[in-house]
Amino acid sequence: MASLRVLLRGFRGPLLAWAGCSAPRSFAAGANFEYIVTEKKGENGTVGLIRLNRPKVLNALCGGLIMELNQALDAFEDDPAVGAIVLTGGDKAFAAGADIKEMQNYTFQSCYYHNFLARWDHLTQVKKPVIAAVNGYALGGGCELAMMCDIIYAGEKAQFGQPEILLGTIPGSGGTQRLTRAVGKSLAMEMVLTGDRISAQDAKQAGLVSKVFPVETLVEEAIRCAEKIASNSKIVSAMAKESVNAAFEMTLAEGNKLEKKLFYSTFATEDRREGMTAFVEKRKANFRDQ
Ligand code: CO8
Repeated sequence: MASLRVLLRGFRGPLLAWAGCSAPRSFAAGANFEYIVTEKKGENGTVGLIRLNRPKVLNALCGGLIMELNQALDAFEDDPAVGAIVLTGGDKAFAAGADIKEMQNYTFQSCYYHNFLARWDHLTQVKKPVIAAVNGYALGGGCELAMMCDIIYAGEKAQFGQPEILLGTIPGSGGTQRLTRAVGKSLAMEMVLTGDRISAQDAKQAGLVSKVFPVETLVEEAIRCAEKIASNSKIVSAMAKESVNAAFEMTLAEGNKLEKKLFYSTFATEDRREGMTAFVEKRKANFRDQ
């Protein structure tokens, strides 16, 4: 009986959590969201833009926001016009981490039984390239979310950190793994063990971000990059993305084997023929994603 009481108490965590961040309605693609804003950008609407939008709490990631984010990602993934996605936040914060007020009363039992965080890395399943445009704080889950993206562009005032240790916990959605692969053991260990943040410039130097821009032009630059990506063949971009990501999962020999298979596979596409033919005929390729 006592253990049943403990278990039931554990289940209250996620239920209470919705009080601070109400459960999302069910959305059709393109409908209004509560915690994010979505738009199509680029000359022909080839870029899906997702903006995290809980500015009062620095875009703290609550369960409802993650559900909406996943819905928006799926909608852009299914949209044949969209070739790449940009994920951004506000000027002050990309996201200051998972919602601490939501998590405050969670228990081990509730986290374990309800698979807390199970859907928080849905972003990594998206085939279309995703660019994170990070202004302000990218902390804890916010830093982890940025690192799940394929490319990170940072505004010059951005700050990256994994401060979970200061809350008596540790990163839970790839922070210790992706950060270590991106910046190396010493800096990752320092950030994870002290909770100290690094600047956009240091993040660039360490290899966490690929480019740094002024705050006001960051999103525009990310959209420009996404448009460039979207002008290529979607099917071939997906193969390129799969191949680069394999570098994190496989040995060099296995990764090279997969790369070769995917390279051969591009020869099964019409877009590969069109790309090479266009080069020979000295014209711009007209990819049809076939
Ligand atoms: N959760 C909930 N609310 C938050 C969070 C957060 N992570 N961050 C900020 N807020 C709220 C504050 O409570 C405050 O709300 P209110 O006005 O109601 O008091 C509001 O946002 C503004 O924040 P501050 O007043 O603190 O603003 P400052 O400019 O003084 O400070 C900081 C900005 C430094 C970013 C500070 O807010 C801070 O330290 N925030 C917490 C950062 C943090 O510890 N993040 C890690 C959270 S744990 C985590 O992310 C686990 C990851 C699990 C996996 C997720 C996978 C994607």
